[in-house]
Amino acid sequence: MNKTQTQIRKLISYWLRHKPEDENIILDEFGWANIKDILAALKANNIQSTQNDLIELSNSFNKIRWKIDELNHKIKATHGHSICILQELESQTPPEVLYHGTATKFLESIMANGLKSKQRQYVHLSEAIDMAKDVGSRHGKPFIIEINTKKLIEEGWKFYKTEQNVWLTSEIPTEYLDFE
Ligand code: HQG
Repeated sequence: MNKTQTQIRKLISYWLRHKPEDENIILDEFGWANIKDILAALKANNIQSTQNDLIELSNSFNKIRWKIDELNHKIKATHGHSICILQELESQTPPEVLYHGTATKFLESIMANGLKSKQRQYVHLSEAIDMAKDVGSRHGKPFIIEINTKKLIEEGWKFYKTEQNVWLTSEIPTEYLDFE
């Protein structure tokens, strides 16, 4: 069966974020992989591809998910990792309010335990309510939690802005979350 572009994207993101060892892909400490290893892994899955195809694929989705270093033939996931990688972005000051999109079924647990990163290295936040709503919809009926970033910065939280509006930070206790 021919894989769709979305399936190929998910496969590559899966290797870059979670399981590079599935296809003998080696990530450096910042999460960079050699594109030739990705192309070999695709080939092992009966998908013929080139570096330019990956660039096109990366640009064809509604959201940036990969960073591609064309010169050095490397690729990395910008967010979503469960593997622990070193952060090469400088921390930045975010807008005063960021949003986390979740599903209503998780609310009780989030109110009790705070915002956990679960399987991922970081908690993922958005600047735009619409994007947070999309993120939450992946899990069920969406619910938007507001986060007052000023208080968190004062308390020592670091915020990293990846491509396109995805902010990464550490787990957030419930007293900093606004469920209104
Ligand atoms: C929830 C995708 C119970 C949390 C997205 C979320 C994003 C809790 C779920 C990126 C909890 C984890 C990340 C607690 C948090 N009790 N549930 N204490 N704390 N949760 O997928 O943020 O499109 O790991 O609210 O768009 O949904 O693939 O995180 O609902 O940017 O590029 O546990 O992944 O990126 O789910 O998504 P996830 P997420 P891509």
